Amino acid sequence: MPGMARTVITFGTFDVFHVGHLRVIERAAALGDRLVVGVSADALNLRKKGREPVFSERERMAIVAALKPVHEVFLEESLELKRDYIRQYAADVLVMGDDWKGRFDEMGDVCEVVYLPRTPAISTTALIEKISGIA
Ligand code: C2G
Repeated sequence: MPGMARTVITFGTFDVFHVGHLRVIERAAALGDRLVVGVSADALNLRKKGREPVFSERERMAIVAALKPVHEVFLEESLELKRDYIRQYAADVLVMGDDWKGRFDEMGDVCEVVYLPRTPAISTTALIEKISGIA
């Protein structure tokens, strides 16, 4: 039925893109008809994590936009704008990995909120350490 498409929105840095990122995007897309992804800005990472990502926001957005399950990407400039992004993209479902469990429950009044289990044993930090020879 027209107008009944279910829009899913998710957010992330997706730096040093790995299979854990791919899996969460695939599982998020499977919850609806259209997946919109907010890719966190370099400045947001610097503010929240104290370092810039390995790949720039432009590169990270290009990688995520090229994925088959992704319909649209945008730059996530602030964690505090989540509600505005959800409204702007008319999202029916917000999906986050369960490292964020409980953190966005307050969005439950504008959309469904789903936390998906993370893919075990893989992370950008672990990859960077492995590549650097620290681990
Ligand atoms: N992820 C996963 N399994 C992993 C690693 C990551 O499922 N082994 C998921 C995370 O749970 C998240 C997504 O991949 O849903 C992106 O992870 P990050 O790039 O680490 O994103 P983050 O910096 O947590 O997002 O509004 C949130 C911000 O954009 C920050």
